[in-house]
Formats: sequence, C-alpha cells, structure tokens
Amino acid sequence: MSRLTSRPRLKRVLIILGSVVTVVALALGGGLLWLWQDAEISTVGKESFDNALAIPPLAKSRVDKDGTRVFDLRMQSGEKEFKAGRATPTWGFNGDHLGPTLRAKRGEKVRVRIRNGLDEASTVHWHGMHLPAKMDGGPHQMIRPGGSWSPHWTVDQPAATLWYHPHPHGATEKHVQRGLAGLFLLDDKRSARLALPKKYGVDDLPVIVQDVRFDGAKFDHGHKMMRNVGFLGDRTMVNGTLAPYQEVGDELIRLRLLNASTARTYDFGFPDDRAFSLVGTDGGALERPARMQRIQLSPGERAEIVVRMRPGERTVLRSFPQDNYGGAWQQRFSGGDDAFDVLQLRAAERLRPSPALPSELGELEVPDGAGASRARFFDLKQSGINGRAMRMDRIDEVVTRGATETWTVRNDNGMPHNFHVHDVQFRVLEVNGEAPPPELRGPKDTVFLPNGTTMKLALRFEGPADPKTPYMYHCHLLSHEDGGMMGQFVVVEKGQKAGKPSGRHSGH
Ligand SMILES: [Cu+2]
Repeated sequence: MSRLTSRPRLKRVLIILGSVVTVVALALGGGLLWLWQDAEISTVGKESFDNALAIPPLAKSRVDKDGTRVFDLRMQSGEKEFKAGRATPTWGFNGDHLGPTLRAKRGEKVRVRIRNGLDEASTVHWHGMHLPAKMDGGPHQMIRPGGSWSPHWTVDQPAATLWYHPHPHGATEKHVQRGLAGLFLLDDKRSARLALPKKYGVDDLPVIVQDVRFDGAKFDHGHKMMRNVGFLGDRTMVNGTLAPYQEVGDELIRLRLLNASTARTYDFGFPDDRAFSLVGTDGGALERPARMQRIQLSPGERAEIVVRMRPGERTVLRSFPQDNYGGAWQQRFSGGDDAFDVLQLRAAERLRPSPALPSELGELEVPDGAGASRARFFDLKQSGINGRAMRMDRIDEVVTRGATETWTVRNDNGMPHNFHVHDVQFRVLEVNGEAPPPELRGPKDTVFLPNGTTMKLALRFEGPADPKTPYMYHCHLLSHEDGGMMGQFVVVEKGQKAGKPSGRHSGH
C-alpha cells in the first residue's frame, strides 16, 4: 500500500524541487543579467553642455626676502551648487571646491603655508614632485584640525603638470572625493621657449576630470556591488563643472588632462577620431610629439595633448570604452565598457593662427636603466603589495641616494590596479617584455596595470637622504590605497640603515 502511494508523492516532490531550482536559477541568472546591464554607463550624446567650464584661478604668491615664492592654501568646508538650486556639501582649498593652480619655475624656492580649516586631520601631497621626504605630504605629515604646515623645497625638475591632494592613511578617497585637489604647474627655460600653446585658460586649458554620482543635492560616494576597483560615478565633471563647454579662439588647443577620479580609468579621444599630439606625460615633455587618437589615463595620471580646431566647429572630448582590462567581467565591472562626453569645445568662427608644433621637444631626464645597481619586484594585490598591507611603522624598501634601480611591477590580481611612486619621475622600460607605447615613453610617476600586466621601470633616487622619513609607493585607486595597498621606502646614504619612521601620527 505504502509503496503504491509513495511513487506519485516522490514524483510530486521532484516536480516541486525541480520548479524551485529552476526559479532560483532564473532569479540568479536574471539578477546577474540585471547587474551586468546595470553596470554599463554612457553619457554619450546625453550631456547638455550648458555650463561654461570653470578655470581654476592661478594661486596668488609673493616672493620673500630670500627669494622664496610663498603660497597660502587653506583647507575648508563649504557648499557648491553643481546643479542650480541644489547646494552640495564640499571641501576645497581657498574656496568651496577644488583648489587654485599653483605655478612655479625650475630653480625657484617655494613654500606653501597650509592651514587645515576642516574638522578632520588631513595632509597635502605634491603628486609628481621631487622633494625631501619631510615635505612630501604623505601620511606621516598629518595636519590636525586648526593646525598648519609649511613645507618648502627647491623646484628641480622639468616643466610639468603636477597636482596636489590629501594623503591621510585610510581616508584619501573620501578627502579627494569631497573636493580636495588642485594643479601645480612647473615651468622651465625650455617650456618658455617651445612653441606650444601656453596662455592659461585660453589656449592652454586645465582639464581635471572626476566622476561623480549625486544623491539629491549630496555626493553619493557609495561603492556599488562587484565594483572591486572602488567608486565609479555615473557622470563626469571637469574642474568641478558638470556638462561643461569651453569657447576657444585658437587653432591649436593644449589640454592638460588630469585624471583626478578615485578609481575610474578613461580613454580620451574625439568622436571623429581626429589625431591629436601628445606632448607631455606625468613628469613633462616627451622627446617629440606623438600623434595618436586615444590616450588612456588611470587615476593620478596626466597627459598634455594638443588638438587642432576647425573654425566654427563644436567637438567633444570623449572617454571611449576600453578593451584592455584583461577580461570581459573586469571590463564591465571596473568601468571599462563605459563612455562619457566629458567637455565640449566650441571654436570661434575665426581662429587665431597657432605656430606649428615643434618636431623635437627635448631630451628626457629620466634614467634609462643603464648602470642600475639593484632590481626590485612588486606584486600588486588588493590586500597589499608583496603580500603585506601598509604599516606606518614598517619601512619596506631602503634605497641608496644617487642609485639607479629597476622595479618590476606585476598585476595578476584579477582586477585593474595602478602604481604610483613618490618623489621620482621614472621611465617605463618594458610592458609585458615589449617596448612601451608612445604614451609610456615620457617621464611617468603613475602607470596603469590592468590584470595580466608586468612593467619594468627605471628609477633614480636623488635624495636628500632621510633614513627616518619614508616616501610611499602605492596603487592610486584610492580605496585600494586606503585599504593598505601601499608600501614605504626611505632614501639613505650608502651603507646607512633605515631608522624608525618619525612623524606625529606614525604607528597609526
Ligand atoms: Cu589597486
């Protein structure tokens, strides 16, 4: 009897089980499909371009009795209307959002008097600058709320587009996202002589690109599911301007592109695929202009490009989808499939003639690896570099002043990373065993390493020696950096040992 009834019951149970499994599988599949489709962002063709681009003002400075150029920066909180009638809480330098453009010449002594008017401790780091470790503004040079700090150094490097931003251990992403960032332009005799567009805000435009997402009037800094690169916004702004346009009146326009986003990598170009000339990378001029149609920049990287305008035209600086993230999954969830209309350029009906670009820009000062005395290896993992998460009281690497070294950096961590080294401009010798492309042939301080990339770099450490105060090397995807993807090196005299890191907030 029981055997006769158990068969249909078993069948019913199997049918129900099968249905439940099917429903769950469909739901999971549907959820994944939704996540996959929801992850792709495009603002192409959707931007109104009805806001005039803000040009960060040049910072005022004065020259001291001893010839030092002195700047004042105050970190402060405020509000800014990115959208009319909606006040967004922000942070800025000498204003509500972002900061003025500092400018100095090679050979000049500079001092920046910084006051922290925030209710949180922070730092100001000079990204790309060669300077003593104590002046670097890394996590060991914290400025308490209400406190001040006056780093000073002598500019001794070629003309370049550098920038400044906070670097407090564990909170850099938040401080940059709220608006603490600005440009630091360096000039030299060569840059004064070269026939490149150089009228700031006219034919030489600062282009600070950041992605944002709004929650009503407020910034939404939340990380979405699967985005292990960190924060990815759903639109871009330039110099803090949403939907920006810029009127231009010259044939040749120089764009100083800075990716000041926290995690997003862009691939810049124009909708008509016009070629432009890359004239500079992170640390200054290339040997000669390189014609290209796209330039990829990961967080922290800069590029100076010169683009030719046609009278009366409107064109758009666009970021295109990227296909080199090392896999479809990473590409989708790390922002590689996204596209943005970033900045509209509106050319006047009659354009002022620009001189032709020089065919040679000059010699590189970065080392070529000859006579390297030491090779080091860096394995990039989100959990830490070379298997170790950042510790404020641990020196990871000790380098000798004046030494040239080669650093091999590898990412096989299954997600994009990049690599930034403080104090130096380096040369990329190899990318996966091959000669680097033109955009990696200039002076660099930050390089993009998608999964499956190994780069060999040549670096020279000129000092001064300071065995107790470290410089940082780290991933510049800021939530990775905050999470411990950072290490410390000191520069010492030959035979000298590293000391214990000093600094008010060491041992964090
Ligand atoms: Cu990273």
